[in-house]
Amino acid sequence: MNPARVNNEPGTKSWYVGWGNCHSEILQQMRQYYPKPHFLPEDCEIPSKEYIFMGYDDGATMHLDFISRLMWQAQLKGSKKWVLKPSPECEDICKAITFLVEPGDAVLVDTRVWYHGTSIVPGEFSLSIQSEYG
Ligand SMILES: O=C(O)CCC(=O)C(=O)O
Ligand SMILES: [Fe+2]
Repeated sequence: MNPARVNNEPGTKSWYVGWGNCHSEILQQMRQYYPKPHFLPEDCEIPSKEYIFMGYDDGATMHLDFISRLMWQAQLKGSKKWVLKPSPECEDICKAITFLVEPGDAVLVDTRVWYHGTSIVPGEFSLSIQSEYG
């Protein structure tokens, strides 16, 4: 990407990416910058993979995840809007929820049963880390 697009300058196309890091040395480097979340149970299983989501504007389109555990996500930079929608089986009981996360907030949601999508507050750069526990 050219530097103007990297910085989301006017006239460039915005970008948003997410990927999982399973390379043990890179994971070790990443984990130097944040602690294991204090709210995770002492004895929970932690995968040897952590995700980074970063970028501008559109975020992730509405989807369900096919993962084997629950997920947590910590917002490190920028503000991100989450929209959660129940799956059709639960529509009579559960309602859609929208909320904003800011740096220091953590989201814990079963993304296997709640449809979810995100969007970044316009003009802000968003950076999050995410993993699973179970
Ligand atoms: O943070 C995002 O933009 C999307 C995250 C997501 O899809 C997830 O947590 O499963
Ligand atoms: Fe997801």
